[in-house]
Amino acid sequence: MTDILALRGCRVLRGYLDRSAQETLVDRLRLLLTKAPLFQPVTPRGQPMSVRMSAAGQFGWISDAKGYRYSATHPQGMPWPAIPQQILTLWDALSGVARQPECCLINWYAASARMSLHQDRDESDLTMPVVSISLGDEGLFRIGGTERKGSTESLWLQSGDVLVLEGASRLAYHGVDRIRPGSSTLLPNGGRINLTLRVVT
Ligand code: MD3
Ligand code: FE
Repeated sequence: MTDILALRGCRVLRGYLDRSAQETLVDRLRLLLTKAPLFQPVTPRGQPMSVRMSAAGQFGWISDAKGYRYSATHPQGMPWPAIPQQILTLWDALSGVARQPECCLINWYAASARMSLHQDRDESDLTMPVVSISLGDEGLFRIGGTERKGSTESLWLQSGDVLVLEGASRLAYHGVDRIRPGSSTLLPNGGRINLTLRVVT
């Protein structure tokens, strides 16, 4: 049984993926990343982001001197690989919507990486939920309300945890303050992977 808790309107499914499901997923991601290698996005203001990224599906999210946007191709020019079936099945079980995700964004955090507080609103239909999967080292996730200035709450996300961002939480400010190196044995070289599934168009 998955332990479910509610945090600022988002559903937190702790340990939704067991160890063997996590290992299978990492194997799929390794193959995928040979076709669409991780890259380091640069903000429009010229700052390299500390998180490295790739994606699967019809769209990935990229950022460079021209701005940030969804793109049908990897920065190296190729289309993104398909979203693995295991991930689509998880979306069908948890999203509560009939549409399929068009982007599986892959974020990779080294020990020193973080993601500053932001909203995700580049998608056309903001009533569609976002589903997030955490793998590897724990990350300190922070979520607030729909205004940047409001109070926030923090939660350590562990390997196998799944979040469903729906309703008010879909437009909540959120970020990752830090990684806890050595907190998981899933990835032999450490680090944290976060997958976010999104409907884009
Ligand atoms: C709340 N990723 O990719 S996952 C992102 O751990 C992102 O890599 C973080 O924020 C990470 O945009 C947090 C949880 C999450 C994902 C998407 C959300 C929370 C969200 C979208 C809207 C609201
Ligand atoms: Fe986000």
